[in-house]
Parts: sequence; C-alpha cells; structure tokens
Amino acid sequence: MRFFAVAAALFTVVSAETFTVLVGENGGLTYTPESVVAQVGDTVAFRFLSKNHTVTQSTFAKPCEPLTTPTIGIDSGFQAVPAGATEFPEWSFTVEDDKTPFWFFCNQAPHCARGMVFAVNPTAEKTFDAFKATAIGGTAPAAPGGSAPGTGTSANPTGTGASGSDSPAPTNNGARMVSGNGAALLVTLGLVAGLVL
Ligand SMILES: *[C@@H]1O[C@H](CO)[C@@H](O)[C@H](O)[C@H]1NC(C)=O
Ligand SMILES: [Cu+2]
Repeated sequence: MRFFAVAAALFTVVSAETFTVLVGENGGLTYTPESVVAQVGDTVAFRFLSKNHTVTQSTFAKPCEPLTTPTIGIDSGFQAVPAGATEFPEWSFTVEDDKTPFWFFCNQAPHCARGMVFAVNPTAEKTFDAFKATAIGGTAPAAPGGSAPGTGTSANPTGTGASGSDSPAPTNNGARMVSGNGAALLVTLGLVAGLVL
C-alpha cells in the first residue's frame, strides 16, 4: 500500500510538464504558442523576449480586462526587455485545476486588441479562437495608465533578465505566489480556479 502511494507520487512529479511560452518573439505582439493543454501539476513558463509585455489573467467574456472578481487574477506585471538584451525575464505558474479554462492577455494597450491573448485549456464551448475574436473585436481594452488594479507595477521592469529579485506580490486570494529560486516567479493557480468561469 505504502509502496504504491510513494510510487504514484513519484510518477506525478516525473510526469509534470513545463510548457515554455515565448512572449514577443521576433518583436511581435504574440505568445508562442497561443494556448496550451495542461494537466494539474504542469508549469506554464513565460519568457519575455522583447518590448514591454505582461501576462495578465482575464475572463472569456472580457479578454482585455484584468480579472478582479471574485478574486484578483494573477499577473506577471510589466516585463520590459531592452533592445539587444541577452537575458530575458521569466515568469511562471503551476496549473492546479485542469477542468477549468484560464484566460490571459497582455495589459500593454493596445496589444490585447491586436490579438495578444493566451489560454490554458480552452474548451469546445469556449474556444481560443472565440476568445481572441472577442479581444480583437475590441470591447474597451485594458487599463488606462497601465497599472492593473491590485497588481502594482512590476517590481523589476528594468530588464535585469532572469534575476527578477522581487515578485510584484499581487493580492490574490486564491493564488499563491512564491519567489522562484532567484529566477522566475512561480505562481500557483489555486482555489481561484473553481470560482472563475
Ligand atoms: C512598461 O509599460 C508600462 C505601462 O505602459 C510603463 O508604465 C512602464 O514604464 C514601461 N516600462 C519601461 C521600462 O518602459
Ligand atoms: Cu504586449
């Protein structure tokens, strides 16, 4: 019995996957890939390659507005990358619910309205294409002034590469945020999952 429990736990650890998403590849307003199908325990890691983008949680209905209710969504904050940079900021979260889709956008206006959106586990009813179409269709995109409610600005927008020392420390109720080991921020999509769409 005990043996099987341990074996199962080991398997879970070993089988967890990390999806790397490139943000602003070739200077584009893009996430590459645009969506991933992830399981509980998987990590979605964003690598910011250019410009000054965010990964900000939103909703299917309002792709370009930060999620604020019932809880504040997770947010990478602005990650600025100087031209010619050789180190790139990273930010990641771990999926703790794979029965619910999660929706994201770039909170740098007007990137979302130009289709800079991302999803984890879109469904047959709520497809990525529909989400993106709504974003481009442009219902009142994003945050005038740039700073999303509750998130504060990025603690480290100066592009010191992967050494992002401080987390933006958003006040998530359901998401737990911890510092990665000197590199990426690690965010856990927690109980918020069940409450959001
Ligand atoms: C990144 O964009 C935000 C929002 O527009 C802005 O407040 C911030 O100053 C920018 N950072 C840099 C380093 O340009
Ligand atoms: Cu952007």
